[in-house]
Amino acid sequence: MSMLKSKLSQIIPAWQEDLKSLLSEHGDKKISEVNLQQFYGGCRGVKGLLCDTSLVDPEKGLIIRGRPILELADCLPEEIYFLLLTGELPTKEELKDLQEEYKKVPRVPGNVWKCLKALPGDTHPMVMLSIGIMALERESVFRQRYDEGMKKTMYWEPVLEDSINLLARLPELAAGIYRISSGKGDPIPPNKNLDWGADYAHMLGIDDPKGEFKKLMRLYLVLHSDHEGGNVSALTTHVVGSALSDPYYAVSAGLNGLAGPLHGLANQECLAFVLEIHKKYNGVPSDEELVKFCWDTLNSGKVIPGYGHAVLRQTDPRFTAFNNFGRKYCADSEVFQIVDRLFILIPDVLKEHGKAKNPYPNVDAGSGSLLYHYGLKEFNYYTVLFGISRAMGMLSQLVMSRAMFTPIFRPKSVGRDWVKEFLGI
Ligand code: CMX
Repeated sequence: MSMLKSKLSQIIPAWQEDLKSLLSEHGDKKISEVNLQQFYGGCRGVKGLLCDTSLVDPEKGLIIRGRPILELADCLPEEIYFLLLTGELPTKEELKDLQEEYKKVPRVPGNVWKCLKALPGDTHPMVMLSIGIMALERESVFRQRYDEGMKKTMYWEPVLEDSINLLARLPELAAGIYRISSGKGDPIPPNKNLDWGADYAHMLGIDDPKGEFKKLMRLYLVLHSDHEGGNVSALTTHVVGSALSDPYYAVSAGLNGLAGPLHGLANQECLAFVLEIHKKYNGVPSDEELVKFCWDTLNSGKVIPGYGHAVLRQTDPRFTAFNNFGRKYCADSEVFQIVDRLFILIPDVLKEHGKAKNPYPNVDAGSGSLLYHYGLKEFNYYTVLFGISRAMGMLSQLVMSRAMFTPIFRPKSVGRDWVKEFLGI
């Protein structure tokens, strides 16, 4: 048994007991209310979901199992996955054991590549990722055990096994998709001597003489790993998993949500904004020119991409982590210099504009400029990167849900007529 599984076997019974006593002692206590605005407005702020892996604090940003994300910026993504699941960072031995688990998983089978290569050349990389994961579904251990009549108390174990199998292969699958979709050539085989993030960077085939791109990939995979349970991709994964569809179905569905322009696609729009500035001024403009460009954008009725957030009310610490990386490694990049100046200038512009509740940058404001600097210039691939990272959050939340016997998701829906009758109008 892996050290991760053995640790979870020890912890989960205590979590289950805790939940049981919470429900038996306080099951009828009200924890949230919903008004009509929230009912029609995407349920913002309505507490209706359990998520123990992370929370997003309006002032402090992402907190994973009690630890602010900036404190975790130097961790390996594997450590974050262990933390998401167990609530603790792994010891050196536990980390090595998890990495060994990943390495034991066989490579992406040939039939998956055949299937992806058969798609038309203009297929979006997110579609390829979703199809690639579905093509791996036939190997689901959860589905096999379920069909054999496994007991409910065992559910989390094959979900964990599926999670590790899928996570181990995602970098190879995603990097292969990059190679195929961008016409860069055949997938590059993994290098078993590298950690998960560095191996992903290696398989993307980006020239990396100083190893900085590997560092960026590790950071990218850490920073996007989880963001509570109510965002579109996490919620979708949860809902699909609650029907006991196996993790392949659930993650593929979640990634289809991530592919939307209001969710995982925003980072490419941010880079497009910065590149437009770079092109228009043929380099890095003056502060006055940048401020004017922002006002022109706002006055034409557009939003400034990369700024504002539905929950956050401060600079997103994940932006800070990327910006720190850029200042350290990419200070000579003109595109990054524009990002860095905008960070100083835009908050005052947005405050004066007076609409956005949060005038500060979110995670998407700078990440694209760093990818661009290292030569990963295919915008439509960026959401795949986000997806590989976010799969850690989705999969750890699925393990938690099965371990806590979370039932099928089924909120009550009512129509307009019901609402009017209820309000007596
Ligand atoms: N530029 C201009 N106007 C903005 C703005 C921005 N960056 N951010 C918010 N506003 C405007 C809104 O459009 C809204 O205007 P209306 O009242 O005319 O509709 C008003 O300010 C109030 O919006 P809000 O409550 O502050 O923001 P929301 O919760 O409705 O939306 C978000 C959040 C992220 C969609 C929004 O800030 C936005 O569009 N930002 C730019 C796009 C972007 O960066 N998306 C990435 C999000 C990353 C993530 O979710 O993790």
